[in-house]
Amino acid sequence: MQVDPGKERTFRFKALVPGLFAYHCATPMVAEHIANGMYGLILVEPEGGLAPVDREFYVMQGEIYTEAPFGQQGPQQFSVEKLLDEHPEYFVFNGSVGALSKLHPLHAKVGDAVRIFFGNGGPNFTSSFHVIGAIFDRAYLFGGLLSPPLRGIQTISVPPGDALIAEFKTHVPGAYSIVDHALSRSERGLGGILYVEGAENPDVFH
Ligand SMILES: [Cu+2]
Repeated sequence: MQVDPGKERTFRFKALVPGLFAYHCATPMVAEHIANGMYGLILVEPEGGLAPVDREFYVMQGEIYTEAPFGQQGPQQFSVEKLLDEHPEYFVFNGSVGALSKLHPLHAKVGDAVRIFFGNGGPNFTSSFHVIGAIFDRAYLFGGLLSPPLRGIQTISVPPGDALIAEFKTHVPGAYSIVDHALSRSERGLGGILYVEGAENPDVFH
């Protein structure tokens, strides 16, 4: 990494390793910053890019620790005690309850090749990532693109601070639930929906 002198500080770096990587800030208390949403994903594509697909989505899991119990309205106080006890009130995709269901559900058509860039900000809980109604045709574990993907996988563990690239084809129309298969967390805000539109496919499902 090289820092240019002058008014504007410009960072340049050459990405030597392709893959999907989680980033977060490192200001103490680190876990508290992460639990306030200071994380995200960086994709470093291999030379020539990834194979083209019809739809690509960004999904990232996180935890929120509030003084008040799950479901309270209005501004909330952060609870360091619950953070240290690893007792989140909320589990969320993309930062809020309903972000990928009520607010911004995902959409695709029957027959689409779908790629999900999934990450886990944590800071504490491993996700058991799963799409109900789909099998991952290709799963790049830990977001690694230097190793071949696993084929035909249903649920994949993604630890905090890590990522996954999951690809599948939508064979039938419907509402596919995107979950952490530790499904109690769906009662604490976690979940998304992929709406797939198109003709029925009775060869696969009727
Ligand atoms: Cu921070």
